[in-house]
Amino acid sequence: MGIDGPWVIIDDSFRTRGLRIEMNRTYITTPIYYVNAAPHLGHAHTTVMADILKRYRCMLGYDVFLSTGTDEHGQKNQEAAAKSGLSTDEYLTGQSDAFRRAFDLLGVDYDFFVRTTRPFHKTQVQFIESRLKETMAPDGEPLIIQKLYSGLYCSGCEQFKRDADLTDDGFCLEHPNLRAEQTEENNYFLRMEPYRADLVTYVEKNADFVQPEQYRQELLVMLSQPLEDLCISRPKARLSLGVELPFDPEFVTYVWIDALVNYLTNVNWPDPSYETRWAGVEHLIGKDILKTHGVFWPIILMAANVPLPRRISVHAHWLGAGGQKMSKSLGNVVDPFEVIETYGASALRWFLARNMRVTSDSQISVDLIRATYNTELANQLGNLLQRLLKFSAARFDGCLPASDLDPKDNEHLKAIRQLVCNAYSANNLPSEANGFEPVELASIPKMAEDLLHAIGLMNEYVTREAPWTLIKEPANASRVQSIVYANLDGLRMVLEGLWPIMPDIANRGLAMLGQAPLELTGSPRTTLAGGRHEFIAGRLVGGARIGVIETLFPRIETIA
Ligand code: ME8
Repeated sequence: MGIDGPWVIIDDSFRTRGLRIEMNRTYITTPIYYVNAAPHLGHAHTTVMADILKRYRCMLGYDVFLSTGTDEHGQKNQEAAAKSGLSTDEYLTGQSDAFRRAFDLLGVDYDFFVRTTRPFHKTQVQFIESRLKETMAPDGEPLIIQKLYSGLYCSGCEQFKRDADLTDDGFCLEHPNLRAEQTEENNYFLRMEPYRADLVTYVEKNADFVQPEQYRQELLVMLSQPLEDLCISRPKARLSLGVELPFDPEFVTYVWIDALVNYLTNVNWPDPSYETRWAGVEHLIGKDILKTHGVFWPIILMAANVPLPRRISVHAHWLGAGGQKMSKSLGNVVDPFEVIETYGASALRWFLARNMRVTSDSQISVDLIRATYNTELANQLGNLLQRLLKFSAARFDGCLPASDLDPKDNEHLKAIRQLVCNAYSANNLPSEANGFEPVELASIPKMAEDLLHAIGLMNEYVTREAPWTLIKEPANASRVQSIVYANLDGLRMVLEGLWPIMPDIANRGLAMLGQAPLELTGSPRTTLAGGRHEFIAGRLVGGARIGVIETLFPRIETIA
């Protein structure tokens, strides 16, 4: 490994195969979503987490490219298009737009929104397939073979299933209302077994390849058995919505091969410009698609001689009504559009960030979202900010208090700053792994909790010191200003800290405090304007005029 400039490392390990790694340059991907139904909360979740991670890392000075999008080929999309009564193109475009609209409403700052139906993507899928067709596997035999296959197929997963993946009466474990269908077809297959040993070694050697550890262990279990050949085609007679195989026009590409390749085409692969992004790529996924990302994808990449992704970060699922996984086929989804309409995008983002768990499933419902909104956002954050600002406007001639701090209030402000810094620095240690930042998906709830804790401490402090009582004595005038200043300045730092989770609320709160908004900049918008953010006490301008005081979280009562 040799250093080549302040941020650039050339790494010759198997993982990066000579890619130039720019230590502060990364690329986050989300899964691309099937368009056979409207976007649901699970889709919103992964893409919002990706956006939070992007902003969080940008606050720490990284340059982060984020891609998301829609997966538009395959059997279930074709069936949904046929049922819709629209032309396939109209259907796909309408559905894809709904996903884009959801992510826009949620304030997601994606740098690339892919549709797998776009021409460049399709051409590059064919390019990689041609390359694979010419490849010999490590055992000296052709990588791609053609053969007759008969097996049980789940159209929900778009995968052939083994008996172990099905219930006793033949229903898919992932899609309990879909019975796997006996299917017999002549197809093309990619032989995965010759790569298994290399992949096992790779997963064993790279402890951070799959996060958290529980899923890396699951992957190793999947890799402990011989791997079946992966079917990479579908006959056109059965499925027309797909990318035609470059070496046999009777077939289209299996939707998963097509979909996975988006991660490369989004950054212009195979143009060499893809390299610096690819060297820092991290795939965010739900645990349902660990096998496709942890087994199929690395093997396709090894076979095509493309470096493996730097990291796969996995999260567990939100459970809907009845404690079951929300899914389109079960019909128990929470509608993100309705939640945004009633509570706002920030409240939904906050709920997801604060309550998600990467290793175990969690429950979500509109009642839980409302309770969190009222107790944490309206009562704690919104109320404290509004109370202090209104008090300040009423008592200090429409202005913020002076910035001279009493030693006691200064200590309190230092403690608040420390909590905000902890939320950012707890896992921002010097990286062990070739400069890849250790700010993880799994640490998002902890960040939310640290910031909420800081808000709680300020509420307690203000209640205890009671500036509204103290002000009755003229001799207390400067102490009162000091208490209010310390807590408003603390709130300013907390709002800055909250920006990755609730960018809109954070900037509206900061505006009320006379502060400039935090913004992404560049083309694409991959960095924080002004660079790495420092949390510095005392930035609030004492004595500045207070503008309009708005209610950030209007109280929402239970609708009877
Ligand atoms: O699998 N909780 O698309 P998909 C949390 N097109 N996240 C959830 C969730 C839940 N209940 N339900 C879904 C596909 N998700 C393929 C992916 S990628 C190359 C191709 C999220 O529409 C989670 O990220 O079924 C999950 O992995 C993804 O949506 C599946 O979306």
